[in-house]
Amino acid sequence: MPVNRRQFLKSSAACAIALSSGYGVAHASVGLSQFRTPLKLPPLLEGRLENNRRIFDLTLRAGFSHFLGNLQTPTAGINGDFLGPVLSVQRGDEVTLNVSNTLFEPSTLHWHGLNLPAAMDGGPHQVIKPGETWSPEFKIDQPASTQWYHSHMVHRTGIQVYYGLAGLFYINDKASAALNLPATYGVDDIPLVLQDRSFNQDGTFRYLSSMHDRMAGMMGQVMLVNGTASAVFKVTNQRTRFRILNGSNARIYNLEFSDGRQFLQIASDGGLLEKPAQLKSLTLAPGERAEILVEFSSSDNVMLAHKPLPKRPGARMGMMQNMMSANDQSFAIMRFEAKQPLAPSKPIPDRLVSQKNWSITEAVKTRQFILNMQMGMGMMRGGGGFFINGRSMDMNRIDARVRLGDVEIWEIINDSPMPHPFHVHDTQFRILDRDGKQPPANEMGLKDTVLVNPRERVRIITQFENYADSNSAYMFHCHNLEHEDAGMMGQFVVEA
Ligand SMILES: [Cu+2]
Repeated sequence: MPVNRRQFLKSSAACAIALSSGYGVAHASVGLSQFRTPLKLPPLLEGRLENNRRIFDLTLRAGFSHFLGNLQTPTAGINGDFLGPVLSVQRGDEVTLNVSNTLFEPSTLHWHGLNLPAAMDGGPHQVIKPGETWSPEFKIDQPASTQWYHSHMVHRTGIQVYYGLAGLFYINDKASAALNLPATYGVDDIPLVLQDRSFNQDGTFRYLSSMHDRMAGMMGQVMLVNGTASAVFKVTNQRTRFRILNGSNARIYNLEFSDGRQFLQIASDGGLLEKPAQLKSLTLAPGERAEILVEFSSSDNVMLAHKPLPKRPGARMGMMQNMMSANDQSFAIMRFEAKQPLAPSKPIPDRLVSQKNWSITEAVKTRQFILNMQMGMGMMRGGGGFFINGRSMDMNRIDARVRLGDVEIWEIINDSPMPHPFHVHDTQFRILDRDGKQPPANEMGLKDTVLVNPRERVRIITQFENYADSNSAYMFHCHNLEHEDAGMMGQFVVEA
């Protein structure tokens, strides 16, 4: 398709408003009319049942998408042109995922947030070559939650996720079904995959075009929600559940509604909170998920927006902070419109479910992970520069050996001027403290990714309960994908 430059400028101008200073959450009326593209919903797949196994057939493939008017963007997806289906499973299911790679480059598919054997994890060691199919099998045995899957190809995760290799993975169980939470997919239970993208004038994605992109991670000028720019969702139910994934490579969102309304967070990465947490603002770093319940009235017309948090006291305004200033502006993400008389919703229980927890006295070991980065020519050329405990990722080095069944405390220290979302494979953890202080209520549940702010020390506690295998490694890493690709990752094994 020939490129129509004027058309691009026209359509991108409308979208770019979202990320320029033209829209402030304090001015709710600005920009509302520009968010008119119906929110796309990924197909919900329940797989097929064969001999008591739930089987999914997934194909990594290249495609084309239209995000900005008629401009065509080369993209990648799973069973589609961009992103993948929502995979829906029940706790207790034995699943098989047949992942075929029809791309021209090797890839992997990692099941983020799932407790599974390391050889099934889809990390950097489970490479699927072009033309090949990889078929991991494992049992789902963890609480109802919003998980996800994405490429984890070493040094190529950033670009492969950016092009579209990601999707959601829902786990359902009886305990959550008994709560009568909104649960009708596409009606009152809505996925919101938040991603920011940059575009070249010919419609192609722009990726890593500056040193800033490599250092701060790739941040774009156009917000996509489920692959929709300038999205609007027409609300039909009084109380609607949104399952939000920060699927961005590097951008951290502080989510608020333009009218400042309160909402309830009911779940974090690992599943439901013990009780709903009332919020006006929700911080979500790359890799993190939150399920929220929002109350609507029939005339509502409201934006979901990013509004930066006030500066942390004592934060220095150095070069790094200036480079991070892309996160210092408010912008709109999408719009919600509730016109019809809204269908009534069931009341929300005060208590949700009990989740696993561990006391400090159970921990048999404390490990320290120091996140740092090195400025210099090496990193400007894109080679390394990001470390955990002074080392860059090495596929042939095991950084930690954990004994099966042990409860451990991991102390993550950010010795750098940039925030790093720290993710641990295989397990869900609890946050013990941030700089010695109890985390906020919405961070008290099960987590697999925790944002560690500049110079902050975060302690987490978890147990490595099953799947010993000294020959297959799990990863721990920064979920800023450019930091991960540049070396901020390590490997651990669980041993009997
Ligand atoms: Cu990082």
